[in-house]
Amino acid sequence: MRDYQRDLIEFALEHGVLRFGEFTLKSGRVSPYFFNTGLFDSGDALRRLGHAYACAALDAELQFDMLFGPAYKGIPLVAATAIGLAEVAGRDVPWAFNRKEEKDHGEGGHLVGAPLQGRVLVVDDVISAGTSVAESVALIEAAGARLAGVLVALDRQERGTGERSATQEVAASHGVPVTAIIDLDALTDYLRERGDPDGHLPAIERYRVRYGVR
Ligand code: OMP
Repeated sequence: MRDYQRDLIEFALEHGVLRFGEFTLKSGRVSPYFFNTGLFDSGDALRRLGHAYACAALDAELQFDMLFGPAYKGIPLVAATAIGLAEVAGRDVPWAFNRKEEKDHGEGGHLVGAPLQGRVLVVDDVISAGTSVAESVALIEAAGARLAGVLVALDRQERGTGERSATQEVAASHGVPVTAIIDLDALTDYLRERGDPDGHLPAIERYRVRYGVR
């Protein structure tokens, strides 16, 4: 595991970004854990997260011209990633996000930031069943740009709509890489290394048997 991956897991556990309990997901699945990027809710937390996104994009050698963060949770994430790329790689990458409601005054429209063009890397929080990605793809294609890949903080390594993982489905249907800073394997390895002091692993393993993909 890379330092930025371990740092992200430790931060997530210390600050309650990663919680254990019973959570109903967007897909309707009831999960024993939840990863809430909305809790990277201070300047330093967001700086660290942006650094990790930038490192993951560079490690995976993702090729892109700009970044796009889907509303709402993707908005601070894409901004933090753009800053991270400037700091880590000295790359000044344009970035944009969408509004959920179209604005009918001022500059109007539902896209904010740099014009969507070229190869666009979507920066989002978590991939579970993979349904969220389609909305971003529609926006990117409507603007005449091209999806270059998807970068998330956590890949929960779950089945998509079929038997393959959501990540595999998205990658195959759009022909682009789907990259995560950390995945469920990294999380469980980390808990196992520490002897799983709070006993979270058995419930996660049961969930995995039901919805996961190895
Ligand atoms: P899918 O569209 O099923 O991949 O769900 C992904 C979305 O669910 C994310 O963009 C989050 O808004 C939300 N989510 C989390 O934030 N953290 C989790 O641990 C799980 C989910 C989820 O509902 O699946």
